[in-house]
Formats: sequence, structure tokens, C-alpha cells
Amino acid sequence: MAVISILGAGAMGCLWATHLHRHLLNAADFTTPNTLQFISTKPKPSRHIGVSLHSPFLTGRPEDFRLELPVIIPSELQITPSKSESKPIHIILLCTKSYHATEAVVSLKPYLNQHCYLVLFQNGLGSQHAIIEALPDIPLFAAVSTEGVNRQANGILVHAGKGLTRIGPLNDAAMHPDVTESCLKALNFPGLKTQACADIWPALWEKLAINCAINPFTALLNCPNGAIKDTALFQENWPLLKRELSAMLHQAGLSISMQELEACVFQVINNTRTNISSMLQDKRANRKTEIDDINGFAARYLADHGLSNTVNQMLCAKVTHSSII
Ligand code: KPL
Repeated sequence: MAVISILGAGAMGCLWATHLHRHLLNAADFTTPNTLQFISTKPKPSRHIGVSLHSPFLTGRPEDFRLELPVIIPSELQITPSKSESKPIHIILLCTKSYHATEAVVSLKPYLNQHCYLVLFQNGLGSQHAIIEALPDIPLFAAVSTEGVNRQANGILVHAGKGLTRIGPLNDAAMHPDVTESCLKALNFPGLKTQACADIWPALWEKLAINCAINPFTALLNCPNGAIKDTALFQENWPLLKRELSAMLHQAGLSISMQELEACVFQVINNTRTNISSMLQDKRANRKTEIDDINGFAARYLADHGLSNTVNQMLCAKVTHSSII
């Protein structure tokens, strides 16, 4: 039995809502009372959220999924006060933008206890550290996902690329093997591939480097991921950016050479060549971007360690201040 609440009805939140809905609520062999809902920290949220998703990957054939899920507010979270075999485990998937994550967690905090697990899906690095500090006793996990999902102008989500979601503990409260196992078990069904990761930090740093290398260029050039490599902006800045990102990963304790980093970035560019990056989706929708938690974080981290950060700083400033060209 599981109660799963999703905070954030963006592309990733809706993809997971659809995936879990198929297995928790809709499955033909459904026998146990699972619950799946969105949770909102807005003052007066609507009581239902509708999701429309096109995916060739969840079932292996192209399918349109439509579902409607209830929305609760934090005070309606009913988290069991004590651990008991018969009580459902409660998992909150935090799928907000990185810059909303910390304030969302602060609104949830009074209603949480150690029997509720939080899984953080945020891009970049920054919000994770703030949340670890804000919730020392709550089991926290990070999810690093390479699923590609885009929202079209008509609001329909398209699951454009099949990926992998690695999930691992972020703090001591989540480190117990039974906590990790029950969290992973509640999320692991055919459709979206998940993998338990005993140490999730290298995956978070690697994803940060990939996002630093791809997202700002797509946002500045208004192009899909695959088109950045042939542009002057990328070609002029990549040699130095590659050095900065390599120094960042090295400082963070990852043993990855500059050649391996380049191969990894180019492979992601190739695998996601038709993708519209999350940052370009934000720019096109006139939303704030996550640049401050991506290249902004990298620039601050490099500066704090006395390392060169010119290109990350330049990209952060450009994406913050310019509109798409
Ligand atoms: O994670 C991504 C994003 O868009 O944020 C990449 C890897 C660049 C895929 O689009």
C-alpha cells in the first residue's frame, strides 16, 4: 500500500502521475487501496488537475493518456504517526522548479514526519542543499532523470525520449536499507525505468554538468538540443566551459576526465537531439528559468574554490537578462 502525493504538475510531475496512475489505481490486478494525488501549496488551488500525455514508451505502443487526479493542500496530508506494517507508506514526489522547491518544502514541514519520504526531482544543485538543511529528520531522496518530456503549445505533454531515473538517499534519515527499499519499491513499475543508487551525488553532479553544457545554449539560440553543436556560440565557448565543468567535477570528487565529460555531453546532445530543453521550454513560456541553480550554481561553486568560472558566469548573465533570439 502506498500513498503518493506529487507536488508540481509540470512535465515531470505529470509524467510520473500518469505512470503511477496506470499501476496504482488503474491496474487490472488492483487489490490494495493505494492513493495518488497532487498536492498544492498555493492559497486556493483547484481541487482537480487534468493530465493529457502522449507516450509511446509507457506501454510500448503510442498511446494518449488522460486522467484527472484530486489535489490536496498540505494540512490534508494524513501521515501515519507511527511505523506500522498495515499503514501505507507515504511518498511525496517534489517535481517543482528548483527555485520553488525550498519554499514548497517549508509549507509542507509542519505536516511531515519520518514516515513520509520526499523524493526531489529538481534540476541543478542548490535547492537540494537547502532542503537537506531544512528537513534533517525526514528521509530525503534525490531522483536524477533522463526521461524526455515536453509540453506542447496546446497543453498536451509528449513523452519524447525514454530514459532512466536514478534514485538514492540524500540524508542519514533515508540511509536505512528498509527505508530505501520501500521507497524504491513503491515507485518501480514497468514503463519508467528506475534504478536504486547507493550514492546519488555523482549522478547529481554529472547531470548538473550536462545541464550547464546544453541548457543555456538552447535557451539563447532558441533551438533543439541537437542544433547547438554547429553554432558559433557553442563552438567559441565550449573549450573553456569544458575546462570549467571538468574542474567543478574534479573539485566535487568525481574522477572523470575532460575527454570523458565531452563524450558524455555529446552523447546526451545526440540522444536528445530533437528535445526542447527544459530551459528553452521555460523561456518560450515566459517563465523564470533554472539558470541560477544550473550555471549560476556552477559559477558560485567554482568561485568559492578559487577556480575560473568566466563562461558559466557569462551564460548565467546572458540567460537571465536576454530574451530568446
Ligand atoms: O535535462 C535536460 C533538460 O532539458 O533539462 C537535458 C538533458 C538537456 C535534455 O533536454
